[in-house]
Amino acid sequence: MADIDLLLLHPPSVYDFRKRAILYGPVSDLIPSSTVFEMYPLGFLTMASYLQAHGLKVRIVNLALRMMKSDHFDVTRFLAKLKPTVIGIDLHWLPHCHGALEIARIAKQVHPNVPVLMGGLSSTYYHEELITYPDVDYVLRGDSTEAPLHQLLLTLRSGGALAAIPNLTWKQDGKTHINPLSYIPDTLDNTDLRPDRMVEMAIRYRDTKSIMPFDGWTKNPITVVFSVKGCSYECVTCGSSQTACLHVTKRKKPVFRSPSSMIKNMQDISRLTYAPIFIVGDLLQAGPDYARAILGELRDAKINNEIVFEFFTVPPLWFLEEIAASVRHWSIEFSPESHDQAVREAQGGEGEYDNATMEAMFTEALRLGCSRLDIFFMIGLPTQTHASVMASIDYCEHLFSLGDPRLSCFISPMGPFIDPGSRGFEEPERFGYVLFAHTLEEHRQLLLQPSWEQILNYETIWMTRAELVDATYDAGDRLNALKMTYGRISRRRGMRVAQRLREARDLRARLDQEIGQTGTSATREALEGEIARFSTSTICDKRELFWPTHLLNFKITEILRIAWRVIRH
Ligand code: B12
Repeated sequence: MADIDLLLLHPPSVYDFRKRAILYGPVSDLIPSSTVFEMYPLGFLTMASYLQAHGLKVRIVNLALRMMKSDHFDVTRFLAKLKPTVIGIDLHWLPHCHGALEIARIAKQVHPNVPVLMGGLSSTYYHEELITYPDVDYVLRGDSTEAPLHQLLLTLRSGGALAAIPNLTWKQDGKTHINPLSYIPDTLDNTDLRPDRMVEMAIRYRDTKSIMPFDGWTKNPITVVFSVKGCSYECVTCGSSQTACLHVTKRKKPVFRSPSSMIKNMQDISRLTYAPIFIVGDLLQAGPDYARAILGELRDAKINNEIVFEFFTVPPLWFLEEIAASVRHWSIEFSPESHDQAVREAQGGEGEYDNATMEAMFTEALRLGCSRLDIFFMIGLPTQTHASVMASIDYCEHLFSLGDPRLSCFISPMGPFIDPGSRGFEEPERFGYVLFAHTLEEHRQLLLQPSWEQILNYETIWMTRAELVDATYDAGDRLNALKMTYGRISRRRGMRVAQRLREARDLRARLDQEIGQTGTSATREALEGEIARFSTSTICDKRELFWPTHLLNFKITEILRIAWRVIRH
């Protein structure tokens, strides 16, 4: 008898990374998770919240994290103990295409009669190919699957018509059926990302380990609210740009969450934790009235957590002033991607400002009390050369020399993949990209290559894959040195990054020499199961991304209240 209506599994990027010898590269240095990409989609929480509100039992298991935390964690044995009606696996980010399908295979072996469902952006893009894999029964497409998923679970229970479920790709008797992608809601207010559901799940299944979003989250519990689905910007490399959405999720224009729904979500988070709350999406994208309305409600809500704003372009001064007047603790994430306006323009969408305007905004934000200003640059953009990347680092020095320690800079390679559905992926010649993989299966094979130079699914006509890797290490090295010089990081921390970076470069050189050679090699043996040492914090220490934490990051009384609610039911 099944005791879970839907078991949601988050796979590692590559299965089984614990036994493989791969130099993944610094592709995850600027996100909270590691090269295993152990963070599950936010959508797991919105789906769980929605289904639970409709009386269904959902359990989330972060298999990637469980595998990371223990070499002895046995996926097969773990799954065998569970009794789900349906197993859902995310193939949201393309770098999970190896792990997701391997987990599907194991799930089918263990539970041959339990349907396996996949979903997420990459599943949507590759649904026709994905459904051909023997272990995948259903693919649910689109950027908002809560309601069709509910319908699917009820239909599977009652034996009704699958053809009636929007967004579903399915197969029966060897024949594939593609239902129209017709569920594209124009409101986001009927889905919520309730943090108390995480606590409930942890208590109900007596398993806190499986619900953790990423390694180290309890120590650095950054939280997120989303404000938008779709986008009106046209960044060439983004799989969720306006054009990408039009083709992949069929969303014609962005839809924004109402201010009251967002603020309620932030209050729910604030009741549980002191952690910073990151607002995904530039609020100004929906126009000044919307952005003002959010700030108005935020002011009334008196939330004490630090609120992190991101901007896709330089915000006007009045907006910064209103933030300062409405929010007690706030910070900014800004991604010019390049110091060079011409490169920004080639990347599309976000470049229509000059550096002087951008710097004036930085100065104003800091003057108004912004507690932290993180500026992000990227490697792998159209028209960008090695020299241009290094000039971006010179520009970082210029920003450091403005003298405010709250401002810091980061750089990372676009990797491992340029997003499917992005304009760069769909029209590579037009934007100067050369692709090394197109299909899902080709990407699965790329992920098993020995070194990230061969894993990258692209290069540009301005930089080969080898040059992209060189530029990354060169830029990382110099930026790290600058951060020590300008006191952005301690000498000790900087020296460690420099050391790891040297080791990674060294290893890469040795792997390069051995590529093409068959049989075992000492270099690859040394790398076996080594996921972190040569690929994590090799261009920047991950801890630089974390916000200061409290002695207790969570509010115990609220956790006890939720526990009591679970026990009573
Ligand atoms: C916020 C965000 C992040 C956050 C993480 C948020 C999270 N945990 O989900 C951070 C900054 C950490 C991040 C990291 C990465 N991201 Co990101 N991210 C976004 C962003 C801006 C918004 C996502 C969002 O708000 N989702 C809203 C939630 C509620 O919906 P959802 O999670 O998508 O889930 C819904 C559907 O997708 C679907 N669904 C998802 N999974 C499943 C599973 C099943 C079984 C089913 C049925 C349905 C389903 O149903 C859900 C509910 O409706 C998008 C761009 C965008 N505007 O969409 C990029 C985006 C998704 N990210 C992208 C990428 C590439 C990455 C990284 C790989 C980048 C990198 N190299 O570091 C990493 C991977 C991190 C990891 N897994 O460890 C690409 C994905 C392209 C692709 N097809 O692969 C996007 C499209 C754009 C981009 N380049 O940033 N990201």
